[in-house]
Amino acid sequence: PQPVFLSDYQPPAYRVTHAELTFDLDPDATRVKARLSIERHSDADADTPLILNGEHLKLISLAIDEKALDASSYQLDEKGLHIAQVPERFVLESDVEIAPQENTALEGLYQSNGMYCTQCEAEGFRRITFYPDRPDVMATFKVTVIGDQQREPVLLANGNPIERGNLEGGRHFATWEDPHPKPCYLFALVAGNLHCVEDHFTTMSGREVTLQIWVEKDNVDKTEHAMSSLKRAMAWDEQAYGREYDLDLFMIVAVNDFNMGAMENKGLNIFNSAAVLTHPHTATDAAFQNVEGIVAHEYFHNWSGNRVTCRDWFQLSLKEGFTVFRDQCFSADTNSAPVKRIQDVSFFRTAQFAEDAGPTAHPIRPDRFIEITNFYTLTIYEKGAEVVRMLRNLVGEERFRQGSDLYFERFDGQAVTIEDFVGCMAEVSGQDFSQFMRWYSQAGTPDIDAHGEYDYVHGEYHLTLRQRTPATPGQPNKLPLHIPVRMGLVGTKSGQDLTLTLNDEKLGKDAVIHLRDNEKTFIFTDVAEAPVPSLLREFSAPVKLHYPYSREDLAFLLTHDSDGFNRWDAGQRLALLALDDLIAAHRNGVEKVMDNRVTEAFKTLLTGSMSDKAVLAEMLTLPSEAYIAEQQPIVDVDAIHAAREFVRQSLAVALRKEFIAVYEANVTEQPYAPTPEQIAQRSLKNIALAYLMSIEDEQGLALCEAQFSADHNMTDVRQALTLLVHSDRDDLASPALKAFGEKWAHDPLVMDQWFTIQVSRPQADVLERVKYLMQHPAFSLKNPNKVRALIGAFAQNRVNFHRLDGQGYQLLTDVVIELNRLNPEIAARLITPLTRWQRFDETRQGLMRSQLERIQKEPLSSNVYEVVEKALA
Ligand code: BAL
Ligand code: ZN
Repeated sequence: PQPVFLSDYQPPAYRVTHAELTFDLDPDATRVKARLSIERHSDADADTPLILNGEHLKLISLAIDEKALDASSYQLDEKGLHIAQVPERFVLESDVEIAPQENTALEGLYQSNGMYCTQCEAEGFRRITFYPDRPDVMATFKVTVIGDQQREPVLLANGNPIERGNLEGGRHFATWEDPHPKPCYLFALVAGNLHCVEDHFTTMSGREVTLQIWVEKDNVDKTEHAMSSLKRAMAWDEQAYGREYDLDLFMIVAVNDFNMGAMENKGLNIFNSAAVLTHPHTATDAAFQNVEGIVAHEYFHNWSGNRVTCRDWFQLSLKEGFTVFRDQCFSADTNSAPVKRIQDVSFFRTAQFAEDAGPTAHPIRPDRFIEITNFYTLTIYEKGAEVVRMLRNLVGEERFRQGSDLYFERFDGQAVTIEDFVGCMAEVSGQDFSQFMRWYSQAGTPDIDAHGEYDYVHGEYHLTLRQRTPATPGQPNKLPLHIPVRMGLVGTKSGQDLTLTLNDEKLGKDAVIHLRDNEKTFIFTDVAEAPVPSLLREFSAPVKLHYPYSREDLAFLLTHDSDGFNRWDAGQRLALLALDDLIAAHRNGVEKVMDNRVTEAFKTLLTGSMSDKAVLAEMLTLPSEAYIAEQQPIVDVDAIHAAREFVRQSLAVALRKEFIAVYEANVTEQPYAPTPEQIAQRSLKNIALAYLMSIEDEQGLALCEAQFSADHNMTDVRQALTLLVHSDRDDLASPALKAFGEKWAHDPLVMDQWFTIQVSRPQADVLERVKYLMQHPAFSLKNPNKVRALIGAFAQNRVNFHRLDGQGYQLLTDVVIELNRLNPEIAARLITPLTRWQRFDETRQGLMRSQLERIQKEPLSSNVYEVVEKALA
């Protein structure tokens, strides 16, 4: 397979102004008739051929302006159609046949649980009909869907319904019209036996919008939270961005088999059922929050993505980075803002930093790809959002709103580039973002080495910042980035933020300094007492900050920093220093000794007056094994696991009384609600329970069993079941697992949790359990959620996946090889843990590489080919 290059971009020679499609549905032989009104671009020569994408399509007939084309007038291959001569303006009619039932790739039109649905982003529409499948071709669509009255009573497409009626032979049809020109990746169709929950929203200009969530009958009681999230998101986008919804109808459909989380098709969002269905008994707090965020994210795309879309797929972060930033702000406003930031950054620093450090590292705007589905990544999404956040902070909230207003107004109905977005911010703020644009083109995570010195004689604090971005594949040399560092100086005597004076300018007690060069020293004057610097507050830039903090400095910041995020981060750094010692002790076979400063810090947290329970729960959470691994030059999975367990158990032994008190103080009998207050209470209670269960004492076990049996809500039940299953008390875990599995055998989303809980346990029998569970009737390799819940979760189980006999790698590879045929997009994603082989010891490197080489010998999809080729380069 050959890569596509950003530098080769050419505007389309032909545009489609209007598309009329008719689908006559059949599992094996759906007929798709298309009537496309096409115009040649005025710049294009008259002999420019018309090139249409089309894959897995059986061509039945083709006509231009009602004249049938014979096979000599076009070329057809497995990528599409090439018609050498076409008029300047014409109607192209095509008739093709496709087989939705055979479509296990879940791109284009496919069947899930007997219902028909589509996924066209990024390049799935070419599996539906011949079309210029690129985002800069925008057309209005009229779509007629014909289905069976019994099997498919519901027939949906984008836009507004304009006609429906019965046909012969028990068939019926519905016609939909979408007045907004859109790229074909936003096309959607759904047909099946679905039930609808309906509500309404009145927009800021007083228009009534009907809101519908379509689900299978059994799930009608699981839509309330998605619906209320949708209404909150619609109101938020009006207030925060002045964006109003633009159709009379907004639909969400829940689908079981779905590659992504959800898809923002115009007026007809299609969701992975996991991203829409919730019920207190089936979904955890995390799932409720996830649903809220994804519903909002897809809704926000109506402007940042649909009304203003991407010129080409290299600009993917234009819509995704911006929309993730928008959904992050929405969730922060709706829930606990500090916790949202802590959780987002915690995930980002673990997963995106790892991506940036691996062989698939790429810039936020890549300059080449073989398979665009491989670029729906943490870099494009989350790092893209961090860059938009930096822009917002650089121009300020008011100017950012002016810039986004300008962007939406100027480019409404157009397919544009990242420059267009940043250009609006530059225009309203008068700032120069030319250096800042390197964030979009340069891959890798910058390291910032910081060094500070207090000059007692002159009352000055000298802070030196040095930046260096490591080489990444294809980018050996990096240029300095513009890095905004939000900071304070916390006086060691007063415990207060000191006023920052830089170059005679008083900046206040919390300020942003700008690192634009490779190195710069900032001299703060009038510094009355020795400070500890609090750097990169709120994670003001997506960088790794290194400062030689002593443990005393960190304990001080943990209690005195005015920035909540950095208080949390100081706790994480303190724990990491202790973990470093313990990892070394484990490797050297030396007795492990707990760092008292960590125990004291935890004691202060547990017994102190901290009123924000949500933040407290985060502060009591140790860095994950994956994050600890990111800090190590060579990952030693066993030492990391042993060290972290040692800290957990030491804390539990030393602070048992305090954990029990916190547990008991946070038990509530109130009916479940996904409110920030209740979620915070449950988090705190369940963290305390996890510590208690790490030593498996009688009281911890009793609380855990009682919590499981009380069956109050899924958050509590799942935590109790997880702790039992991850303990060594199989006598208690097995009956609980069995009861849970039987009770929820009918509910695929709960069974996903049942799989994940079992395959993430640390005990050595997990590999056998994975193999056993792959034969379970509730498992299917064709369902992406199941693959993620069982195989994906196993690959995150660090001690078991990285077994020294290589069987963990082998199992993953077997699955990848099979999925490469069924669903290349999911297969390619599943390889990720193997691509990180450079991070491990030589033995594991060899084992992982040999499995990658095994994959490479197969006949590969372009998706898997691209990932494996990069991994072995
Ligand atoms: N556009 C693909 C799914 C999402 O990011 O919303
Ligand atoms: Zn998105």
